[in-house]
Amino acid sequence: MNYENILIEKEKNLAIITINRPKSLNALNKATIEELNHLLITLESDKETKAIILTGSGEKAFVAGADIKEFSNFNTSEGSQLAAKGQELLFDYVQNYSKPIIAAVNGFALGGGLELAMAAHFRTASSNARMGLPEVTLGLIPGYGGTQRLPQLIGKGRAMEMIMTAEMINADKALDFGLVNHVVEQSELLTFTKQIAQKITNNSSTAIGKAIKSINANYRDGINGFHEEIKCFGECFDTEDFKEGTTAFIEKRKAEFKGT
Ligand code: CO8
Repeated sequence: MNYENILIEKEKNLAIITINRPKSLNALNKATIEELNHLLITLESDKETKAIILTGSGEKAFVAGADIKEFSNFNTSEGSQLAAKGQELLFDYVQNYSKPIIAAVNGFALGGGLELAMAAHFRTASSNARMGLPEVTLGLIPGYGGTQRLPQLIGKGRAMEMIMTAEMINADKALDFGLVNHVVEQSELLTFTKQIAQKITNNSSTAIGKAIKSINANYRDGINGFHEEIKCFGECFDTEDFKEGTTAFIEKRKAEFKGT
């Protein structure tokens, strides 16, 4: 597939994906969602790639939302289909991805943009970042998982207020709310995020995949997260990484994980 809306860069075991529609503040149109889906599928089976950073091009925006110009004429059925397809191809896929995905929020993360950042496993932000779910100003509600993930991350009352007022919060407030884990100057954001990602890639990728699955289980209907944790925990004992990790501990040396 030829990517027209995203850029990919690889550095050691990291893949950095940049959403690249700066003229539209990186708004997510259908084509961008499809490209991201395609690239993520490719990277999931790429043995070299151990972690992914997702960011936006330019200094102004991570992603300023779904592309309003694309759906402004839609009816109920078209709107629902767009939301369902987007959730399946991108937002749920990112949340349940077997390798860590970190969103480096480098500016506006609004509507679908904040929803994408929230689907990622965790978030870092630049000090100029502004986040919000302004859909009600368009006569909409969040359609890419925002009504579910925002209360999960910051609590129901704060999410209600953010969604109902449509107001943006700045990076410091997002940090205070637990919506992002770290805030740094914009010029340092990628380097800082890569440092965290590199720490992660030193650990067992099989164990990390299972930890993601287990943590996410609590957020899925009909799944008992504690049972899922026990299952995933037990499965770790069958992996080479587990043998290597425990052996290295006992032998007082650094583990060399193979991700198997
Ligand atoms: N969609 C399409 N184009 C956009 C978007 C967007 N979300 N955001 C910005 N742009 C475009 C502008 O139209 C403008 O283009 P042009 O130069 O051709 O007029 C260009 O980007 C630059 O934007 P501004 O001139 O507006 O820049 P400002 O610095 O003045 O303002 C803002 C920056 C505050 C970020 C402003 O652009 C803005 O408010 N953008 C819209 C934010 C928004 O409402 N986002 C939510 C969209 S709805 C959504 O995400 C729903 C998700 C669920 C969908 C489920 C499927 C239907």
